[in-house]
Amino acid sequence: MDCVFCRIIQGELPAKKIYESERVIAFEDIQKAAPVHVLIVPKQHIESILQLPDDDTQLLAELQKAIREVAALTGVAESGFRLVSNKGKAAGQTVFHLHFHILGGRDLELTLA
Ligand code: DGP
Repeated sequence: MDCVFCRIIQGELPAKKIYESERVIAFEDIQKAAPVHVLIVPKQHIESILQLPDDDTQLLAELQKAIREVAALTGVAESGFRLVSNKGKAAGQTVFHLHFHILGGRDLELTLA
């Protein structure tokens, strides 16, 4: 298995887990870009946001719930956060397993790129 997130999900690599449900896991980013920097990841290997099936309502609901729970658990629900998913190399995607970055805990720049 050459996907680093699949290896974390299988327990082959360590990660600081913040939240987990049946089909979603959230752990701290190894290269934190903000005091709160958590990755929300479906356990199923899905390459990017464009491969996320729109009829998988259970997974979509679990992802939404994970965003809400992680925001609450890390304290950024109140202070504010940014939610990012990079699609493709040109956008900065380096791990080709769908993930959503939650960034917060400090004032973030207004620019998106
Ligand atoms: P992106 O560039 O959007 O594909 O984000 C990938 C993120 O994954 C990047 O911020 C660094 C993080 N990352 C890469 N390898 C590991 C790892 O082994 N453990 C953890 N926790 N995060 C990782």
